[in-house]
Parts: sequence; structure tokens; C-alpha cells
Amino acid sequence: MLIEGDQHHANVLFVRLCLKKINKTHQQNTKHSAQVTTMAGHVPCEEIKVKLILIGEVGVGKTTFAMKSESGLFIPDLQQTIGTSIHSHSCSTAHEGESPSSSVKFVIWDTACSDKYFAPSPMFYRNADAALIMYDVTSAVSLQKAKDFWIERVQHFTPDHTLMALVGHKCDLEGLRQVSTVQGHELADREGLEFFETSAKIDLSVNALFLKLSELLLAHGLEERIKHRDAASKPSICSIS
Ligand SMILES: Nc1nc2c(ncn2[C@@H]2O[C@H](COP(=O)(O)OP(=O)(O)OP(=O)(O)O)[C@@H](O)[C@H]2O)c(=O)[nH]1
Ligand SMILES: [Mg+2]
Repeated sequence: MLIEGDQHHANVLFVRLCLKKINKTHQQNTKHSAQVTTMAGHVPCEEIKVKLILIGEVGVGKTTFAMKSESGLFIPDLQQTIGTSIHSHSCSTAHEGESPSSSVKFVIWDTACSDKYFAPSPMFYRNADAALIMYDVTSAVSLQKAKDFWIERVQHFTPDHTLMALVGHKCDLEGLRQVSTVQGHELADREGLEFFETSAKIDLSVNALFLKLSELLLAHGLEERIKHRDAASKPSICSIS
């Protein structure tokens, strides 16, 4: 028979035993999940930040494209951009089953590209690692403007190493197409640019574009360039003795 004090001790002991068992199970689970993490190859790797600028006529879909790449959402009928907004998109270059070799974070600069007089300032282009010159496949005028103005402008204001791509956007609107894939491709080839066709609405080639860009950037010495840039931007330390 248990008297009151004994009953209390028995209860405490029981609770302790339960806690010990819970802790042990938790430790086993944690150990197991750590192994799974390692086996799945989720080894953390350093993130490389790159500046990507979006250029192209009013209404070609620059902001919608940027928001799609950032959030995965297609947000229709956005207001015309005034000033500059920044978005981001991260991707790793790992293929299925491999551990990520590099992770690239695109800092996406989107701005108003109204016309010659309200065109982006040289600041916008400065230190761009990559530039997307966008046109709307349903507007031949937007391709013509890319050809006559925006490509030249990007070439003029960006560093030599900037990776440039021509992007035919709104490819979901097949019935309204004014620019064929061949026409876009020909212009890109003539100017030495990469070429993509995308749609934010039906999620066509948005992620694939970023993956391809990161592979190209890494293949063309991005990591080395970023290291030099970081080193150059660090303030030098002077010792006063
Ligand atoms: N069908 C279709 N419409 C799109 C797509 N992307 C954008 N749009 C539409 O195109 C219009 C213009 O898109 P915006 O993203 O504002 O274009 P923008 O280039 O940023 O325009 P500005 O800021 O004025 O220079 C909006 O009505 C969008 O909903 C797309 O992939 N498919
Ligand atoms: Mg915009």
C-alpha cells in the first residue's frame, strides 16, 4: 500500500521515466534525419550573388516576369513601373541526386523603360552580370525596338563580361503572335546573344532560363570575378603605429 508521500515520489519517477524515453526517441529521430539529410546530399554551399537587369519596351512583361520568378505567382495587370524595383530568384546548379555545386542568387533590377528620354540611367546598368532584353512575341514593334535601341544601349553601358540574352515573352498567346521563334532566334544569333522564349502566365521556361543563365555565368568565370569585385570593394585597413 502507498501512503501519500510515496504516491508523490512514484508519480515523479513515472514522469521522469516518460521524459527520458521521449528524449531518447527524439535523439534517435534527429540522428536519423541528419543522416537522411546527408544522404540526400543537401550539403550547404556558398551563395553567389549576381546582378541581373531587365530591359525592354513598356508592357512587354518585365515586372510580371520578375514577380513570377521571385514568388512563382502570375500576377496579372500590374501597374506600369515607375522608378526601379528589386526582386530576387535563387537557384542551384545541382542535377537530380547530386549535391548542389553552386547556388546563385539573382538580384533582379526592374525599371521603367518608357522611351529614349526616360530610359534607365547608366547607374542601372553598372556592374550587371547579366541582362535580359525582353520583347513581347505579340508585338513586332517591341522586337524592332529591342533591335534598334535596347540591345545597343545595353552593349554600350554594361561591362564587356555581361551575359546578354534576348527573351521573347508572353508565348502563351500563340494566336496573337507577330514574332516567330525563328525571327527572335535570328536576331539573337546576329547580335551574339542567348535566346529564350518564356511565359509567366503558363510558367514556360522561367526557371529553366535562370538555370541556364547560372550555368553560363559559372562557366564564364563568375566566381573569380565576384571574388575580385568583393576584394576591391573592401575598405583597406591602414595601421597607424
Ligand atoms: N498573356 C500574358 N500576359 C502577360 C505575361 N506577362 C505579362 N503579361 C501582361 O502584360 C502586361 C504588362 O506587364 P508588365 O509586367 O506590367 O510589363 P512591364 O514590361 O513591366 O511594363 P512597364 O513597367 O510599363 O515597362 C500586363 O497586363 C501583364 O499581365 C505573360 O506571360 N502572358
Ligand atoms: Mg514594369
